[in-house]
Amino acid sequence: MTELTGKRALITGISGQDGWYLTELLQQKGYEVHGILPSRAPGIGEAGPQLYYGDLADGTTLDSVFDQAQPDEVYNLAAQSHVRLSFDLPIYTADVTGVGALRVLEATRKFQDRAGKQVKFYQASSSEMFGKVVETPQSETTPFHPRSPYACAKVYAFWQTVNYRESYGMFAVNGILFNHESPRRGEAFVTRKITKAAARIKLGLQKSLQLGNLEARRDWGFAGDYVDAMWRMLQHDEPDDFVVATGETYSVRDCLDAAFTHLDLDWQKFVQTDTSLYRPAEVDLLRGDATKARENLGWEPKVSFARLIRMMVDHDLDLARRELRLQDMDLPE
Ligand code: F7E
Repeated sequence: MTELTGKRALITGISGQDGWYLTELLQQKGYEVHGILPSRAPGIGEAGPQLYYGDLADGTTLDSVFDQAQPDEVYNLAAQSHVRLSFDLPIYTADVTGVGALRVLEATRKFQDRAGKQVKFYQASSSEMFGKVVETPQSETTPFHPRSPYACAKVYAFWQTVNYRESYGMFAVNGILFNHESPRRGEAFVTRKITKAAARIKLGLQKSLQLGNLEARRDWGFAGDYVDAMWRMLQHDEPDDFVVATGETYSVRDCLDAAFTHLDLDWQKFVQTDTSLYRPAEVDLLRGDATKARENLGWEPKVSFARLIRMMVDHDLDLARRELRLQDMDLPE
C-alpha cells in the first residue's frame, strides 16, 4: 500500500454509518480526517477526527470549515437518506440531499481556487435513482427513473456533480452505491430493523415486528466494503462515475429468513405487515452490475448477504443481552 500520510480528507455526514467506516479506512491509510456533523453523535468521536458542527441546509459555515480543514479530498455523504421519510419531508429532503450537495460542490470549487491545489470531490449517489428500473441489472448506462423525493434529490445532485466536472474540470465523481448495511446501520432501515427485532424477540424483549412491503428486492452489500470503493474512485487516473453493488438480489422476506433462522426462530410467527409502512411509490427490484468498478478500480465485495445478516444479528444479540442485564439490574441506560 502506498504511503499516503499527509493527505487531508473532509467528510460531510461523518456521524453516519458510511462516515464512520470511511473515517477508519482513511485513518489507516494515514489521512488526517475532518468531518461535518449536524449534532453530537456517539461513536465517531472515539475515532479522533476533527469535527465541525454544520447542516447542509445551511451552507454559511462551509467556507470557514474548508479553510480550517484544508482538504485534498471531500466526501459528501450527508443527506436526509430515509426514502419513506422523504415523502413526508419532500422540501427538506430536496434542500439537504439535493441542494446540499451543490453547496458542498460550490464550496469545494471556491476552496480549490483559494488554495491553488486540486481538491477531489466524491458524491454519494444512490441506486434509488434507477427507481422504476428500465433494465436489470442496472449499470452506469441505465437511465434514471426516480420514485421518491429522496431519489429525485439524488438525481439532481448526481447531475450537478457531472456538471462541475464538465464545466470547471473538477475531479468530481459519483459513486452509485446500492444498499449497504452493517451493525452500524440506522435502526429505521429494513435490514437493521429486522436484525434488531429478531435479537430482541429471541431474548423476550419484544413480541412482534411490523413491516411494510416484504416483496421488495434489493442488492444488499456490506458498508465496510463500499467505503473502500469510494476511496478508490478518488485515486483513479480520471474522474468518472461507478456503480458499486454485489450483483445479487434478495427480498425483504429473504432477509427475514436469514435473520430469524440464524436464531432458530420462525419469522412467520412474529411478523405482521402494516400498510402504513408501505411507500406511495415503491422500488420493486434493484440489482447492480459493478463490472466497471471491478475492471477499473480493482474493487470487489468481500462479504456475502448471508454473512452480512449474521454479523448484524450477532451484534444486535449482544446489544439485546446488555439491554436485558440493565433491565434485570433496574439501572438507567
Ligand atoms: O428499505 C422495504 C421498503 O429503508 C428497503 C437508503 O440507504 O438504500 C436505502 O434505501 C426495502 C424497501 O432502504 C419496511 O419498502 C418493508 O423496499 O432499508 P430501506 P431503501 O429505501 O432501499 C438506498 C441505496 C439509499 O440510497 C437510501 O438512502 O424494504 N420495507 N418494510 C421497509 N423498509 C423500512 N425502512 N422499514 C420497514 O418497515
